[in-house]
Amino acid sequence: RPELQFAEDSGKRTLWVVFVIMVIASAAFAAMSWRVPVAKRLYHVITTLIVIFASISYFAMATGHGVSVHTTVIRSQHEHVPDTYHEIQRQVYWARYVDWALTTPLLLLDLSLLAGLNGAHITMAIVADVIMILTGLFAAFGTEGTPQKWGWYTIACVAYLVVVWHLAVNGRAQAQAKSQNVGKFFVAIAGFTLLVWTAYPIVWGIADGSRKISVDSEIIAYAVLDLLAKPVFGIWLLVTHAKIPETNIDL
Ligand code: RET
Repeated sequence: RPELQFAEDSGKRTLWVVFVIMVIASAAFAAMSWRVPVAKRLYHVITTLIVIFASISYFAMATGHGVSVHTTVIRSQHEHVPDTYHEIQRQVYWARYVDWALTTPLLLLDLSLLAGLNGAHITMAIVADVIMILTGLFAAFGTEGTPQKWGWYTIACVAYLVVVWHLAVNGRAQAQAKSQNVGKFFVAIAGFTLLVWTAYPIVWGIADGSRKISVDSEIIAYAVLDLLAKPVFGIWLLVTHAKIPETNIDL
């Protein structure tokens, strides 16, 4: 008999709550964008789009879209005993990966503009990030017991290290070259970003990866991380950059 891992009441309720918070954040960030001069507005536009995409993805998940059931077979081998097979059927919310494929590049663009990274570095960081999310999606639907699942996961982690390197090394150097104020703010908000982002592959490893925690626990863990990575990050960025003249953009 397969073991079924499906969302229940607390998971479904959490998806609706996050949807409502993302909609409120979208309206608030859009309203804030009208109150800043044009040279400051790009950060507001990007950050508003991030929470709009998240609202759409949470609406999909809360109404039961963007989710498929994926089967994993775990084989145990013991000496002198016939092999035993344990089958797990689990819901995989692929809508998250669609959301992340659009929003994590935009989050990186926010940080890149703040630091004043050049086009070559922005492009490399964003491409590495998209590779990370798409290979993470392949990992989520990979087959256990072959190199597929954890092979994709490893490739995604390498891509993540490329992203981290761009922020921690190039981003920090560029931000500090702009001014002391920008340097300090960048170190704080990019440091916060790295901490929050690093929790995603950990949650993935115990949820979609090894299927140890329930789908409800997974929904709640990602909900907390998504709120930190999008609305909390967004408020902090928009309120702070508006007060720093050196972060103006003349495009
Ligand atoms: C996956 C699994 C494969 C390995 C790695 C991952 C990293 C995901 C990250 C996601 C960040 C999401 C954010 C969402 C915003 O709300 C795909 C989980 C490294 C870093 C910031």
